This record gives sequence, C-alpha cells and structure tokens, in this order.
Amino acid sequence: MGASESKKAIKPELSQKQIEYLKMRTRMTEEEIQKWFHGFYKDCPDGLLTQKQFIHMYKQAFPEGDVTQYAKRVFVTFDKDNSGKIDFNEFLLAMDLMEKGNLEEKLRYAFELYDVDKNGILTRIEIETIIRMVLSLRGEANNDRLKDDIMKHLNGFIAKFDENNDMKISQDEFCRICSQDDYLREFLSPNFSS
Ligand SMILES: [Ca+2]
Ligand SMILES: [Ca+2]
Repeated sequence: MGASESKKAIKPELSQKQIEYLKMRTRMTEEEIQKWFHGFYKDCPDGLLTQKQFIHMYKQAFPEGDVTQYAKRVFVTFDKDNSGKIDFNEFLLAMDLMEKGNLEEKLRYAFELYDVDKNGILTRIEIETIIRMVLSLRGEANNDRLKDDIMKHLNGFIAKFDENNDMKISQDEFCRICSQDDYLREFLSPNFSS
C-alpha cells in the first residue's frame, strides 16, 4: 500500500490561499513568506511549535539568563487561538511584528505581553514581575541596583501620567511612557533579533 510512506514523503508547501492570506495580514513578500516557511518546517516538521521548543530557542538566544518565565509569556501572547501550539500563521504574524512593526505596534504588543491577567491595566505588581522577568532573561536576576534604577525611572514617568499615584497604567499610557524614554523602551521592548 505504502499510504503512510507517501504521506511522510510529502514536502510541506504553502497553498496559494494561505500565501494570499499571509500577504494580506503581514508586510511580507511572497519570497519572505516562503523563506520563513521553510525555516519553520525545518525546526517543526509537523507544522507546530511547542512551548518546549520555544523555550529552547530562547535559551539559545539568551544563554546567560533564566528564560523560562519570559519565553512562556511570549509563547502565550503569540498563540492567538490558545491552542497550546504556535502554527505557521501565528509564527509569521509574530515575525512580521518583530521585523517590520513600527514602535507603536511593538509597544502595544509589549503591553499585551506584560498584562498577564488581560484586564487592560498594568499594576505595580505586574510591573515588578516584568522587571524581574526581564532581569532574569538577561542573567541579572540579582542585580538589585539595576532593578532600583528601572523602578526609579518608571516611578518618575508614572508620576506624570498617574495623578493619584496608584500606578495603574493603561495601554496608551504604557506606549506614551516608553516612547518618551529610551532607557525604559530598551528595557521593556521585547527583542528577538539577538
Ligand atoms: Ca495556536
Ligand atoms: Ca493587568
């Protein structure tokens, strides 16, 4: 029969329909889509990226740090349909944002990444969690001086936007804060290119 054999031998290919869809949803050319597609299938032959693989990728990019928590957050944010796996469409939308997104888009995405309970507001606890997570990612979990420095920066900016000082930041405020402060932006913006 050989049915399963021939199934295995099929080289994955994008359908024209999927290409059109991805061209519409991203700023990628067909050539770029194909390139990402082949890279993606090399790592994920079944077309799905698992959380375990994803964490592994992060470990390679940040060998010094403890990436697990951060990578898990990124994974959940990319996994738009909450299937527990990242398919190629989800992957490409993420790459489009990272490679071609403007600052505003990236900051909006960063906000989603950090707004763990998805209520549209970053609280002080969430912010402290973020800072700890990013420090761990960089292998500086115990760098209290850096943490204090960032909190000081952030507090200074919050004071401008947050009149009653309860330190609840909306998405708009977050974008405004980060776009006005290079130091915070660099710290808080997720960066995949390294
Ligand atoms: Ca998914
Ligand atoms: Ca929240």
